[in-house]
Amino acid sequence: MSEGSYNAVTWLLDRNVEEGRGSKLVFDDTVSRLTYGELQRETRRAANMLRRLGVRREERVAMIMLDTVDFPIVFLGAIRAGIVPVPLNTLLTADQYAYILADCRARVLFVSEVLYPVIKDVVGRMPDLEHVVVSGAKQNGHKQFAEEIADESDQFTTAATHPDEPAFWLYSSGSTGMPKGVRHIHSNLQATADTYAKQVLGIRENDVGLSAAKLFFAYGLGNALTFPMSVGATTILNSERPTPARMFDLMNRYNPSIFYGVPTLFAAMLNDETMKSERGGKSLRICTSAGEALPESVGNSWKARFGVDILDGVGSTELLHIFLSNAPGDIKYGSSGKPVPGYAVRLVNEAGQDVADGEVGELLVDAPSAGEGYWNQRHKSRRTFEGPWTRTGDKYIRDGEGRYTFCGRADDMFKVSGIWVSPFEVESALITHPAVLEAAVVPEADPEGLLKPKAFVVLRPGVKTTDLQEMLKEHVKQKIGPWKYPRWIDVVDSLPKTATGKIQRFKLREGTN
Ligand code: 3SK
Repeated sequence: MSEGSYNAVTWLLDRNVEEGRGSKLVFDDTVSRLTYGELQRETRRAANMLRRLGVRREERVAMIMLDTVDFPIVFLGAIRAGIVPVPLNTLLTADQYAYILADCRARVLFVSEVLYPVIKDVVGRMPDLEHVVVSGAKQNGHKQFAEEIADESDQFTTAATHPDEPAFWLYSSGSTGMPKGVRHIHSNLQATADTYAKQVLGIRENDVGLSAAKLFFAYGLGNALTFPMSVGATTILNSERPTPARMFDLMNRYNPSIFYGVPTLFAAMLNDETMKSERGGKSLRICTSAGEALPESVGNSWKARFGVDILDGVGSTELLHIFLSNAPGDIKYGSSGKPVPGYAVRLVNEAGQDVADGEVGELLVDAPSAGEGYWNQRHKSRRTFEGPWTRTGDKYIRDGEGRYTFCGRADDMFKVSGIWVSPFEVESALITHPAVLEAAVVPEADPEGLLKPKAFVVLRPGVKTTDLQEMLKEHVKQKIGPWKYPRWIDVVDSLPKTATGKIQRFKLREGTN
């Protein structure tokens, strides 16, 4: 590469081989394994393949891929060639894929065999899509990844990209509207590794990581690819659903030192009957949580049961990874912690003025890993990326020690009798009751047209529902004050959530769950 240029793959991958880690294991997906040296060769082959298929620098290739070793080969192979990979959530519908494939104008789509049926009727009507490449068995006459890559050379001159050049896009789902493509630049991956991974997690070469969040999600991409590769560590990839049983099984088989989870999964793992006697996770040194705020009760129970802390933090697709976090030795369950070194944060009121400690404000972040903006969404980009500051849409409160506590999404908060109510506070109170596994709270108008909290609760198995409503109302009144208790409580089997485990309260508000 020429002087002054910077390609993320040179830093993440080639550096490890140059520093003597060519034979070190980088990925194990339980079926296939890759060393750093093998991954370097495979990404060079993938880069050659993309060029042969006619994809040019800066053009996009979409990925609807499970977390297997093929994912990093395609993702890093494209970046090596200066081509822009766009990993997509593997749980979308055909219509959502059609929208995104048209929006990003992908020239090639890489898809895992088992996910092909969802897009089979879509691919023929995408004007910019020239090839579909299937990871796994051949489908419908499309190209097969293993066959396409096999004869390519493992020599490739890495594109001399600029550190500010778009390297990959991630689609941010948000709570309403169609997903927006966030353009991330080459230097953003290293920015998350140098800050959160090194200075908060203390990631090291002998770590073995396991992430419940998938690679297509910003949280999973950092956990399972950027952070381990930044220090020459190893990742166990999970291509299956991250159920408690699956996670405990992988922990017992692979002995990870870091487990990256989300609050609902930690709660479900604590509640998992099969694991009450057997203990997984003996090798863990630390766990992390993101996606939504970790309830205090879950953090305390996890620590009591497994003897390791969960570092709760908050990040976003726009900022690529975690920017507020608890840190080893400085943990307060129920709080999202303090700004990650390298990130500056502000809390502002509706007039854009900084609020004092103890007052609720919207969180703004000045981040070294901020995206460049949303693709083809000038209006939304301008409202989110304001100079160095990125608006998160999250309401927070800061205490005198500089810790930040989540109060809800800016659009989830509501007033009861003139006083702000944070759905998150009511939900946290509800789940401290032994009958409640999960809860979501939204505003509902009473017969006078005044807003009051309404709760949707998922109960723990075997709970009796007699007198439950009154018991739960009383419980919340005792915990957080009489005006905040839910006036109505619906018992449901599950709550609507995003792929990353965030409760979609807007669906409950609109009755579309
Ligand atoms: O939701 C989060 O907290 C998060 C964390 C890291 C990266 C991306 C996201 C959305």
